[in-house]
Amino acid sequence: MIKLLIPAVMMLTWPVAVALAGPGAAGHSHAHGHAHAAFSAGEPGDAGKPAREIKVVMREDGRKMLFEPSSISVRRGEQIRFVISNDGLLNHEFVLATVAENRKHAQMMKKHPHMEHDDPNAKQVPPYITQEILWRFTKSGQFEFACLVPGHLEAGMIGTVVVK
Ligand SMILES: [Cu+2]
Repeated sequence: MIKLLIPAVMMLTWPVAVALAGPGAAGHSHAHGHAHAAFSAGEPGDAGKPAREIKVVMREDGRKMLFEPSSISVRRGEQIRFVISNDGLLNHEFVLATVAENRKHAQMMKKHPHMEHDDPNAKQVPPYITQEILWRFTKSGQFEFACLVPGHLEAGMIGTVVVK
């Protein structure tokens, strides 16, 4: 029995090591190296709990690009269902984080412009598409939703969330 057990354990461990090192590990759509283990603006929501719905529209206006509304007020602990519609002609993103994290992330996006977001706090929204983010604001302070497609933040795609 013991003789059989040891090789069985070894056989279990080594395919795992191969899978981690193999090409499959690079296939993730968001593989640019920063961890999302902790979220700076609160935490992913719970679909089983009530949420206040806030509609956010993304659009372009001449040289400007914007979110409407661009300022949102939330109570600490409140759960929000963001219903995000892209009424523009370009791809946009909604990335919910602290101002500092979004600036850092925007710099990274300039090096990796084709990165697409699909995280609990970040969605890519193609034209005429609506996406949702369910979020619980667990910390008070000022947070931000921004479009990190290179150039869009500078064109005005920033919104503020104040959590009291
Ligand atoms: Cu955009």
